[in-house]
Amino acid sequence: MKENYIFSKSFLKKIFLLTLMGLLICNPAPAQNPAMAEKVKAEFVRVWDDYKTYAWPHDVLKPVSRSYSDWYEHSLHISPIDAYSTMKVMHLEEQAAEIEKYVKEEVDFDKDIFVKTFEVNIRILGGLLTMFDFTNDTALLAKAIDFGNRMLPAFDSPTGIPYYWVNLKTGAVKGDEVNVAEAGSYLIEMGMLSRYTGNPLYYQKAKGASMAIFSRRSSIGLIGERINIGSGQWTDERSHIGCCIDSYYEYLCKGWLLFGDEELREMWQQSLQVIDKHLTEKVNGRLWYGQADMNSGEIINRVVTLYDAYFPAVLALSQKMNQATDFQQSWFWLWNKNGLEPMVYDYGADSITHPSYDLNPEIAESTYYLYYYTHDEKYLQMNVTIFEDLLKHCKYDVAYTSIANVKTKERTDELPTFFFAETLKYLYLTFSDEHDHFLDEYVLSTEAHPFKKTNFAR
Ligand code: DMJ
Repeated sequence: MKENYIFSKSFLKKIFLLTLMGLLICNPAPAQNPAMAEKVKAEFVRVWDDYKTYAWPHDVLKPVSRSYSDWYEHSLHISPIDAYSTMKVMHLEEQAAEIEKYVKEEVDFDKDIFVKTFEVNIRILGGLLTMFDFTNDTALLAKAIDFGNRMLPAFDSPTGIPYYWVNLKTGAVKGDEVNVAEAGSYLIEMGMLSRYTGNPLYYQKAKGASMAIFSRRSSIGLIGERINIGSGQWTDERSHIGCCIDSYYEYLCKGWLLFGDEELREMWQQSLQVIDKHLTEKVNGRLWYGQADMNSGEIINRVVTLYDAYFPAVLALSQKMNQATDFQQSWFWLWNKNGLEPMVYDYGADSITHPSYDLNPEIAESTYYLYYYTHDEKYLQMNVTIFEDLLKHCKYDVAYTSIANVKTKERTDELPTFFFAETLKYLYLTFSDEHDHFLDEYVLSTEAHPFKKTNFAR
């Protein structure tokens, strides 16, 4: 009997080869740019040296006045603690070792100062935890535990949502109205603290705060922007994915991925559905996520902040690649209008509402995630453009400066700590040829501190 061509060996071989070619074309090994990675690393070293010269061991370098400032009455050494994990990713061992030694021998958090619970969690607790993660040095873990314990009183509120301020020495608290990012962005840091100590309390407090927000969603599933932590009443009912809500959503998604917590997965999937339904719109062919009334779902403001550019990364982590790539295109379009992006932009009127740019990482962050997951070289090129624009407009004799106005490029005397922790890290990771599997193994916190995926008893 004549062999059916469909089942013939030559036909099957052809199919096999075509499939293989297809796979290689769709998902080739990522092209890298080690020369660019070295350039980013050299910039990091230059900026770090400037920080050491003019600001060590204070919180923040002020590049124009060649001086420093502290967030509170005493320095909490935020720049070094925040910068540490980027040093380890870049193999800057000497600089990293100096910070380890300093934190172990000199840093004392027993200070009678009120600190912002959210900000110190993502920068200080997150940074300290990575120091233990990279070294296994229990003296560094002790510092993280000490700091985490000093934060804990903030969570003793009627709703479980943390107070805005907590005193590091006395445990006194104040500030009973917070935005949702400040309310619900603790899962990663406090979860890792539970993981390392075996004490589930930290994770339970963090999850309780996130659940307190989730359980107050409206009948259509949206949440507002600000809440009173005593009454649990919304004080601002604008719903969006951007600044002041952003990392609450980010942590539902990343908490699920980092710890395999199915309850968080469910909360995140439900949130994503209603976000998609109520907040997305296309204006002039570009995808944006607007601000809606949390009860009616009606769009009430067509403004975005540059923080919102983290969202393509979270969409990519959630395998929503079409929305991720479309939204990223909108951000890169906005970036290219001025070679930097403005703090607040009205996409309805196509006008800048607030013109500053503070060396923020979000657009480079999402570019990195999209490059990681698609291997599409246009994203490699996107971060080359972003880095070159930073060199052109923000690089300064001393370090880099924030920009007061993206149109005039007027400078401000400020170098935020997340430039070390995030912006330069994401650029480096995009170009580096040693991090092919990084996001398979690690989850990066909202401050870009990397933690290895892990399951633990909660
Ligand atoms: C960072 O401190 C964190 O990413 C935070 O969640 C919001 N954005 C800033 C940097 O822009």
